[in-house]
Amino acid sequence: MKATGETPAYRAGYVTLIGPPNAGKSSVINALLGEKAVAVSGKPQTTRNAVRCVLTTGAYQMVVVDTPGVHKPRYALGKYMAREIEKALGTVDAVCLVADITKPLDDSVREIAARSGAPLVLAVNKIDKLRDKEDFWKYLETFQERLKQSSVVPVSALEGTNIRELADELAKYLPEGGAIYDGDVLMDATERFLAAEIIRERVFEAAEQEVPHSTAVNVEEFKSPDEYPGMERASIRADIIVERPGQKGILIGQGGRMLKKIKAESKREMERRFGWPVTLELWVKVRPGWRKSNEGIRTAGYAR
Ligand SMILES: Nc1nc2c(ncn2[C@@H]2O[C@H](COP(=O)(O)OP(=O)(O)OP(=O)(O)O)[C@@H](O)[C@H]2O)c(=O)[nH]1
Ligand SMILES: [Mg+2]
Repeated sequence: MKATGETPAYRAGYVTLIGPPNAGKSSVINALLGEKAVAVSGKPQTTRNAVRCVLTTGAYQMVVVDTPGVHKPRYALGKYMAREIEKALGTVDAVCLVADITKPLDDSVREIAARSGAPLVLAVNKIDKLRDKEDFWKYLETFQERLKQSSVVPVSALEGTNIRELADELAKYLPEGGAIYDGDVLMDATERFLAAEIIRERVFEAAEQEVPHSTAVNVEEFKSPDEYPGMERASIRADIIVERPGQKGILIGQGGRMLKKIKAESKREMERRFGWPVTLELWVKVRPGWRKSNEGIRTAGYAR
């Protein structure tokens, strides 16, 4: 037993968030970090890569890994996303299953959540949508026996409800040890990746039906004042890749209106995140059926 007054040892480790598409995994991560870090949209399958984010407090450092929503893959891109989930479950101290209280939880999600064998914390998200508190218990009853969770935390990423409680609950499973990342690191991702994600998020919000799912973003040039001290602005050139000429037309929009909006919003968000003025050049290119083949997804930036 520790002597009274002794400071508990620092803890550090990995927690992977998994769950169905659109349950709010990325929103929960942003709420945990208190910062807009990862892409969020109202469309399912927004997240395509496992992304490591870092929550550092005085007592622990938790690497929270965002993952794509669990779904049955139809194309090479979906298979890549499923592998990203598997990879993120490789070495974890705990798994956090994020469920959407308004939707029943699919068996496939439960199975994948249990596969790593790590302690499982169930975060039931979107409780702000609950009319009657009793419905929370009814929701739990629907799968109580089929999920061996260590604990349950009702949360609302939107309103920030119980987010601190969720962080502290997950932190219980971190082993003793020193910080893995410097204390000021928010994400283990390059600025080039973030720039592509910012543009893709805008496309997911702006376009409908198949268009977002057919879109990838390749950053062809990324020059920042960090690398080139003579520069006063960052210079970023990116291709928005779609699968069909009709989709290119939709993204450009009448009189180029949609592309202008995507560009203006992306530029604003990049300037906020990177801290320099940005010159952004955007091109829409067609690569027929890119997400259906391994070669296609590789050239769209999803390396195997
Ligand atoms: N009402 C409500 N909406 C939420 C909450 N959390 C997330 N959302 C919304 O749910 C939608 C999906 O959120 P995401 O965070 O992108 O969900 P995700 O699970 O990461 O989705 P994928 O990456 O596609 O698997 C967005 O429109 C969010 O604004 C919440 O607590 N309450
Ligand atoms: Mg997501």
